[in-house]
Amino acid sequence: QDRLALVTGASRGIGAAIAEALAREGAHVILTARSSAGLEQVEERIHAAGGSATIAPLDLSKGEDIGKLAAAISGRWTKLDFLVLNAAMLGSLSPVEHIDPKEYSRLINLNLMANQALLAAFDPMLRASESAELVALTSSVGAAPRAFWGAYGSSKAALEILLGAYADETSHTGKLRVTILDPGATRTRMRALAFPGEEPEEVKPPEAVAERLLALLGEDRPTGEKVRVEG
Ligand code: NJP
Repeated sequence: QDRLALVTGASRGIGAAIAEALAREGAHVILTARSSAGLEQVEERIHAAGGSATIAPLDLSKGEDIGKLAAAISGRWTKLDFLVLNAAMLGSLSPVEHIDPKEYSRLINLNLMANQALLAAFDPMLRASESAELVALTSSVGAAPRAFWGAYGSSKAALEILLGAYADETSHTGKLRVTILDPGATRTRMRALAFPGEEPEEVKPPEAVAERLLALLGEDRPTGEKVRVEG
């Protein structure tokens, strides 16, 4: 097992599907999210399919937990080949003047700052890989403003800029590729929260995003590229 992956928000939805897809490709996948029960289910599915995974229950909004996770992983492995920054929260959809400051602070903390903390913690292990892939999940509302999506959208817009800067800073290594992935409408708990009236069958399943990502990882593409999954 020589390829190591860390997927955040792997207890359900897009993160779980990406984790399962990377495991099918032969990577050992470390699954993180808060829910141990959710992580265990994904781990069981990976093992049942012949793959390899470890769970690491963690609240990403707690910075000290990220440090502990990095210490545990770097104590056992020397390099990280895939880092998938997927965990995020939606928060309330509300007019800008009614954004709740406490919720906005939690949202920026998780959707933006926790990802910077993960990058800082795992940068040495990513650079130790001969070909590392860093994937961050963004959203169309992070690229173009949309009424009532200001809080979530601004967290994703800032994440794109942050990851773009990291792509520029690491491009000279030729060994670390950043992909900013806009999954488009996908059948998950977050999507159901945002569009409660929608029939789930109207949108694609998370596995479609994972399959597209696997195909992208096999392509010859520049670092820092933003890709939207259509359909
Ligand atoms: O989200 P959801 P999706 N600490 O809510 C975890 C983007 N996106 O799969 O902690 C650690 O089903 C949570 O686990 P748990 C979106 O912005 C989606 O739809 O156990 N983990 C769960 O595993 C996001 O970046 C759509 O509750 C925490 C996961 O995060 C990505 O795609 C459209 C946590 C969230 O699963 C995956 O979203 C779009 C914490 N504090 C962008 N809080 C779409 N679905 O249509 C939550 O444009 N998690």
